[in-house]
Amino acid sequence: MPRIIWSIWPTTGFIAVSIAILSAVFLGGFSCFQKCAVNAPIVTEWELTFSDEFDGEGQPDPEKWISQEYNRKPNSNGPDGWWSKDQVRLDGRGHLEILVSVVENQNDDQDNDPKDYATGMVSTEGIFEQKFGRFEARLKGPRQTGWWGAFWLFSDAVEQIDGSGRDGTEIDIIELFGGLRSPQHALHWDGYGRAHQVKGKKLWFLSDTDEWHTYALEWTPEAYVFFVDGKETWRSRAGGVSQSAVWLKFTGEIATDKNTQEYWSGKINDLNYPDRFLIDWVRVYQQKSEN
Ligand SMILES: [Ca+2]
Ligand SMILES: [Ca+2]
Ligand SMILES: [Ca+2]
Repeated sequence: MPRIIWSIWPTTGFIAVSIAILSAVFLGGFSCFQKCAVNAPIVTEWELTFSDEFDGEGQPDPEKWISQEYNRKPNSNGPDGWWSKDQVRLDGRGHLEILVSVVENQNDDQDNDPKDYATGMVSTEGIFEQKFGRFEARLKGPRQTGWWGAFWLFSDAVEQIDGSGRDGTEIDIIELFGGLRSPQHALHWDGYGRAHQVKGKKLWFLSDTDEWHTYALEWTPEAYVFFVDGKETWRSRAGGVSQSAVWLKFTGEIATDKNTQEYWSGKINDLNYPDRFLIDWVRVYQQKSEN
């Protein structure tokens, strides 16, 4: 009999304790639910501050975009990689198109390259800038190796060297490499010399960047949160989150030096150029003020 009692009591005791624990968790959960509802993050309401759907033909809207032209990637041992306005245009089907092309040597007074390369860029520098908010664009990346397209945020304050990114950070929402190399998010601060610091996130899972995807950044004073097609892909505070306004950039980049080709963008694939990087739309929002 005692043996039976002893075998029943521990079981009953166990059940009683379990019920007590479950009740505590359950009720605690409810009380937390009520309390937490008060402290829960406020659902963000966004207010559109800048957008372009890229309808029409010819040059992009000069009231929204500038396009720089210069020898972006000089190479003393081979063809240079230029930025040229004629590599940027609206394609008439609702997209901004940034091309990469083989071109004549653009600086034959300085070198005797048999050819050069040209791609292009647009930026809102001097027209629109913003700090914090949501920045998103629908993009179809380059297909061919040897160059890359990027959607990024920049200002001159990135050059300020103080051991922190709080005073200005280059935010690469996405870098899309031709030849289906893994794309990445990245943050750069304290200039581009010896003090330069960088933190990035490769997106190994994303293998079809030559198809349409939506890339977004939500930037608050406390964090950067990156998204691909609505799914969070990286969250960072690297450098200390920047508190400084930036302008938007969409760029093509081509560099012919050996290291860049080997470790970054792959071998230049002339025969299949021109290639294109397409932007369907870009939209920028800020948090709606509470008044
Ligand atoms: Ca040249
Ligand atoms: Ca700095
Ligand atoms: Ca469009």
